[in-house]
Amino acid sequence: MSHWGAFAADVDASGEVTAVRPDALDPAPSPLLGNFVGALRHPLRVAAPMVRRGWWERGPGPDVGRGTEEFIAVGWDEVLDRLAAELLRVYSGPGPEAVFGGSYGWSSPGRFHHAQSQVHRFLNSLGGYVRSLNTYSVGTSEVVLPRIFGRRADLLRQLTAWPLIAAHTELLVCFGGIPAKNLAVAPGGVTEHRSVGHLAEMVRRGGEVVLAGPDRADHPAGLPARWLPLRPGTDVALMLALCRVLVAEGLHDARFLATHCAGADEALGYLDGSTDGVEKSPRWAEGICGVPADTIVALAREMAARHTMVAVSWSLQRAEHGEQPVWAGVLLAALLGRMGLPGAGFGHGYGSMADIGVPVNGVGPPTLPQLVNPVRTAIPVARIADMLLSPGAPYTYNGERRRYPYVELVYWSGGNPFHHHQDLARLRRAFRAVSTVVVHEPYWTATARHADVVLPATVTLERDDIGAVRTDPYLTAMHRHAQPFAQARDDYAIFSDLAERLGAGKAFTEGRDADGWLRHIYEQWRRRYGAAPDFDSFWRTGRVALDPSPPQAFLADFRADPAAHPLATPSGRIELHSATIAGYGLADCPGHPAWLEPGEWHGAARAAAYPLVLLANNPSARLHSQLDFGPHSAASKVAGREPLRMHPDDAAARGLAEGDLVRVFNDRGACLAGLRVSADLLPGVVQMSTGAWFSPVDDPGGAPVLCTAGNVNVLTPDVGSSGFSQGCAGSRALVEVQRWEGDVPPVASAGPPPVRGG
Ligand code: PGD
Repeated sequence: MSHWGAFAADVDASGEVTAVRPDALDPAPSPLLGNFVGALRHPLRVAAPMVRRGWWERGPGPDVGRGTEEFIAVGWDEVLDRLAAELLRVYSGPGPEAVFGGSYGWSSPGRFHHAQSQVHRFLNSLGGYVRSLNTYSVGTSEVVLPRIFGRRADLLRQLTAWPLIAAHTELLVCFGGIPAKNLAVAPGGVTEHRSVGHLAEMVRRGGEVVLAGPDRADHPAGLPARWLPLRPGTDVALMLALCRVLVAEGLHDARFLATHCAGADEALGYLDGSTDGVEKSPRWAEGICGVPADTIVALAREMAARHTMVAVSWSLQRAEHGEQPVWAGVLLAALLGRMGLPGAGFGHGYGSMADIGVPVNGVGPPTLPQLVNPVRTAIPVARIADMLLSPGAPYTYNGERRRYPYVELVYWSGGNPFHHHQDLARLRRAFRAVSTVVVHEPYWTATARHADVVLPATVTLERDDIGAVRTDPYLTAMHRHAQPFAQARDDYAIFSDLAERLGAGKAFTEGRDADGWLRHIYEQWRRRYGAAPDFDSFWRTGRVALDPSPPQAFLADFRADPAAHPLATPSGRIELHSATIAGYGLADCPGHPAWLEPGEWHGAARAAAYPLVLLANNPSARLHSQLDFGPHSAASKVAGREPLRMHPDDAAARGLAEGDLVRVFNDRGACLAGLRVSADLLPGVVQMSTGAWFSPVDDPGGAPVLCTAGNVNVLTPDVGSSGFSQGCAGSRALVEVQRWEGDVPPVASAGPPPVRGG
């Protein structure tokens, strides 16, 4: 199992993958599977435990050598002894509040060898750690949605299921589109890729799709969609104007507002301008989002007349004021009044992952228990650089006033912050400010290169595991295919040995080896699930088919009887205005959906210097940064760098042509890219995917850093989505693009860093 599909692999005598065959059950396998070929014995594997020379020779402490200094290969016993001593120093001195173990990242699938569960269990066995809250994927919605709909278990997973869209939806209005690339992946895996098939079925039945967004490619190729070109970051203006037309023309469902919603007066007062003097009219919106006023009026009427689903992509909330497009989408769907009916209402993330809109299994998958974390301190996940650079500083989050802890030791296993975080020059400064950085990694990622201690981890094909996801209708036996590469060890084995040295061996392992744990967590699950074969039969047959839950419409019970099934909000209803949020008094997140210009846009000088809006979104040729060196990802590169897509008019204005090597830059950083000219983008908009491996050098143009591989996160802003949610705001940035002149610097991240010894 992989995050991008189930497969079988051919492995040759050297232990290398030579071919990959998608699982026969998968109706639409992902080409990302091709990235596995050559990945097991690749020169970028970490072959032995490595330590940064400065840390090994001078001991822990802030160090500008982190990320540039050479590594020394050392033996397992030596490194684990030194690391155990450092953990002991921190735990017995400043204590567990000085250990950051959030360790965000997708790592690999498999329920037992799940790297994040492993590191959390290990740190808990020592006394706990500072956690991180929410995700980079959907961190803003995770905070604001419970205030709108109340806290129901796993709110983001209870969307109206795809089969109901296929069967009932007449008009699917997608803000941010339904990009097929995202539908290839799901954390933990996906056996059957079915989302695009459901969408195709809806279209065959006569349903129509409207794609509102700046990039026409955000829709599965070959399926029809009406494109409503929209300036990036202005969806809220369009949504509010659609709402205004519905109300002004009496097309809204006043009864649904009265029986199922709270705060309609405040929201409607904002729409007609009675609260701020600005009517959110189609003409007003046209000036902001670029969609003609008469198109907005016609679309509002059509949405009222047809069985309409308002779909908002996750990328819209991965931005400054990211709460607003989500909340405005809810307001629009509430005015249409069909929430809770099959195939209509509000949806969030249909194009964001393969497991969204898939019914959740009644019984959760097997898991590795993480023990108890006695440390209460936690930070919003995307605020890591703020925490490391400003210990003790105050900040707001979810209505609370908090302070950042004083962290000395950072422990990461299964994630790549030098891929997923924003403003990487700033993150570099942050990583250099702490005493010790420990990373478990199979590969020489940028995060490994910025560590003091790098411990080589195995990958899924080198170990036995169980593939299982809440939404997948199968439990999969993940059989080992190859011996571990060089000195790589399982995260579990590394943590077991460290725990043993620190007197926590028994607490961490409970006396089981990895095989013992697989059997244990499977049998625990079997007890909860009921009718499933014993472990040995499961392991032999390779798969257990589960009984999936029937597809459901989001809020169906609440629609039918709001008194019997109230939402866990202060009003028991959908909150179109939240007095609680209004009470926080935050200028960047008022009490109802509102149009707020992103800070990135402010200032004429900045806009003149960086006139292009960059969409920095998830890639189509790999998952995040994983296996960027794989054949499928490598084939997507242009001029050996990550591609940058640009409208022909913008290319012509800069004298650029297809295939040119270009420098993309702003005041945070610069990166090289290979130019692709595309009329699918709105003029003034460029697009570049995340995930190229950070390869920093000095920038001759004077930016704080130049990434020669094309890591787009050198350009994105490291600010919270708002003082309310503090989510990742990395999906957009202002930039300029110019032809690269002079010598072409190499991509150092394509090979391992300098290592002495070993
Ligand atoms: P991955 O590349 O998946 O990225 O960020 P995330 O950190 O999850 O990193 C996982 C790492 O785990 C890889 O380096 C892999 O080699 C390692 N690994 C795999 N298996 C194992 C294992 O068994 N053990 C150990 N120790 N390591 C392992 C993803 C994040 O990026 C996400 S989810 C989103 S949605 C965000 N999206 C955007 C965006 O849209 N725009 C911008 N600008 N930035 C983003 N960043 C976020």
